[in-house]
Amino acid sequence: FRSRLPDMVKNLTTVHHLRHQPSLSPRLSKLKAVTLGEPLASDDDLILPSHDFSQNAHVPSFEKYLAMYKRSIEDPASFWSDTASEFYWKKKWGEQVYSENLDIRKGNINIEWFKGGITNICYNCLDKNIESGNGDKIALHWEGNEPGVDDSLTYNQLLDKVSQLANYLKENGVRKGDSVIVYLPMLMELPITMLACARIGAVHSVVFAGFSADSLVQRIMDCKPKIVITCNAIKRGKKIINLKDIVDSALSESSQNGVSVGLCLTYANELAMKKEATKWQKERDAWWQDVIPEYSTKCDVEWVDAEDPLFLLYTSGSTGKPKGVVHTTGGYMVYTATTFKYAFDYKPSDVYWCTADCGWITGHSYVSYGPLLNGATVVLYEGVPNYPDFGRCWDIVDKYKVSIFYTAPTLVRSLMREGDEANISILCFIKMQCVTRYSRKSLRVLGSVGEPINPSAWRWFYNVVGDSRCPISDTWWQTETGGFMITPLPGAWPQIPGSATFPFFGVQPVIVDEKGKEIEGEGNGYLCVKNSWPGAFRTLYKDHERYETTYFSAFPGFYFSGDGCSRDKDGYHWLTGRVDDVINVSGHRIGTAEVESALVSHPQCAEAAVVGVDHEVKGQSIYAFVTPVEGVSYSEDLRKSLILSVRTHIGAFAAPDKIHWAPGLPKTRSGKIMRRILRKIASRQLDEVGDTSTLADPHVVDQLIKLADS
Ligand code: 6R9
Repeated sequence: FRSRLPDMVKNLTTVHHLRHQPSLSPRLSKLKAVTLGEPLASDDDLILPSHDFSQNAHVPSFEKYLAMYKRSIEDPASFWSDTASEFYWKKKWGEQVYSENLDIRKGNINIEWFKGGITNICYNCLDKNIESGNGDKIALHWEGNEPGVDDSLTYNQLLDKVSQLANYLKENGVRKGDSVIVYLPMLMELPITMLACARIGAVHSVVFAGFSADSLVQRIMDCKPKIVITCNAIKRGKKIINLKDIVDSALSESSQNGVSVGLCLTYANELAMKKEATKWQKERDAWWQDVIPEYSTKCDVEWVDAEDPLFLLYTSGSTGKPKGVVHTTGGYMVYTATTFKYAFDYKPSDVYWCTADCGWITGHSYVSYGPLLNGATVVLYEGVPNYPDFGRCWDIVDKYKVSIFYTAPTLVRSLMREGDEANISILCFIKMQCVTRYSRKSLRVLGSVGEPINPSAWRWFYNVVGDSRCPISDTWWQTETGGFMITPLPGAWPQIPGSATFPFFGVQPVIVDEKGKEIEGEGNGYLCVKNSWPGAFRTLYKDHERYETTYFSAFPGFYFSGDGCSRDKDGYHWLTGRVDDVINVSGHRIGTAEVESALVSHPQCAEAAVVGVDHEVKGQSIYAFVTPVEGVSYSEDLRKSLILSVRTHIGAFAAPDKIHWAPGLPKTRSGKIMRRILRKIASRQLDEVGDTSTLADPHVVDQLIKLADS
């Protein structure tokens, strides 16, 4: 491989987007290289794909990638139209494969792919795979919270279940274009519900079951669903959470505010809570198990236009109000399926497990749609990774012979920490066996998502979890992008720990400076994308203007991701984290403004400012500066009740780790909070606080430093 590096350089220079990386070989060949199969000794090593792996991979070489990438950029219409032809279309799209305007100076932002094409994503996930002879293949393996509790569905059985629910929805007045709120944990009923909505053209909006009643109200008020689908309770580890109570209070609050939902379909999760113990509103609630089995297992598909909406997913931004990201059917289908196939080098014999919850985009694109479109066998896990102990993940890997394992750096780091403790005592030695006492032989490809993966976690993931045998696809993408944007294609090029490497087919990432000038070749700046791709989101629900201003006006002509990125001499991309007011805690996107507004809604909080600080396991943690109202003094009770306020307004996952009492906040004379200073104080980089002379009251900083550890 190494001897071919100079050719790769030559090839790189021929590709439109990568033309500015002139010197791939000198730097890469200086790095110490190992071949897949050998352990990594240091974080700076380079891993060359092994001959065996490459030979069997969909993209076996860098040259092949370059040829495909070049075509995807130079002739997107033909590249994507060939790719889309692998799916079932009732009617093919029109003459124009896509149309786009990403330049706000030229008018409204507009992206369309395969317009006029008529299809259905549920049909492509289920019926198409069944027709091609895979009806008896396992579609979903479900592993319950308690070891030993499991279930599975073949593609045939899944279609039956989806059709029954789809018929129920139709009979209850849910029509094409109507929205459906889904507030379910990782039960099989969650993908079943998503697919049933898609089957009848309804727009699902899954709300992560860790969100609070207030968050649910906000989403119900925004999208006015015909029905809410939930379950009575969930068990996560030893904890039981009563979801139905949360839904009840959200529904009653929404109806007081003018949006009443007439139907709440509730799955009885009797392992967590008995039906009898569940509060019930007869005229509104229906038990899933009582009504759904009555329906026919045959349900005709509602054929929809490629540009008809498939789902809404709310995500955090820089303001307090979550954004309803809208994905449409055709482009999203083609893009999620294709990225899944290539980035994980998926083969029909693979068993695939993604640890994400379907409440986030990763669960939409890479638990449900992407894998099912490929006819894959997917593992769904209801519980938490450390229950009953830290070996649970590997127990699941061995049990189902998982070959592709896709997770988040935060999980890798938390498991790595357990392993590291091994050296300290005998007890911890047993803990270390959490990884090595399981075989994990079935693993073939590993994946990472949600935040930058630090090289040492990468190395541990590669050396220990994958036994130095499995490449790692560090996939950079976002709720907005629908699918992978920058990702390794295992087998096609050398990997370097911590780099998401190169763009996927059809994606032209650009790095721009503060002024929006494109940095060609090596450099560091804001990560944007120059063109559209089929999986791109099309708008924000009922707020196209916010879509245009948030994503397309900072750097006119480009989609702005909100992330920082550097590109090295060899064209490898290194994501550096968010550059806006979004914090990434354990791979969850949380807007600082949302947490601040939850804090200031507390009657004893006058003002709050929230920043993210580096955290060894979670990536970042939430650090809040809080000024109580006049006359209220700091107390442990107040601290607790402020945290509770965040839990009730957003959800437990957004609770600040630290409340820092602040007699005042550092503000400029025009009243703008200087977050730069707060970040330095929060991370205790006190010598780097910098110039405070522009502050209205520079003494505030000294006071804050004094109170830092009180
Ligand atoms: C898929 C998902 C998106 C934000 C994104 C970035 C961060 C995701 C990453 C990554 C570095 C990766 N992010 N994957 N950063 N390397 N491989 O997580 O979507 O919840 O919308 O978050 O997550 O900061 O902007 P979403």
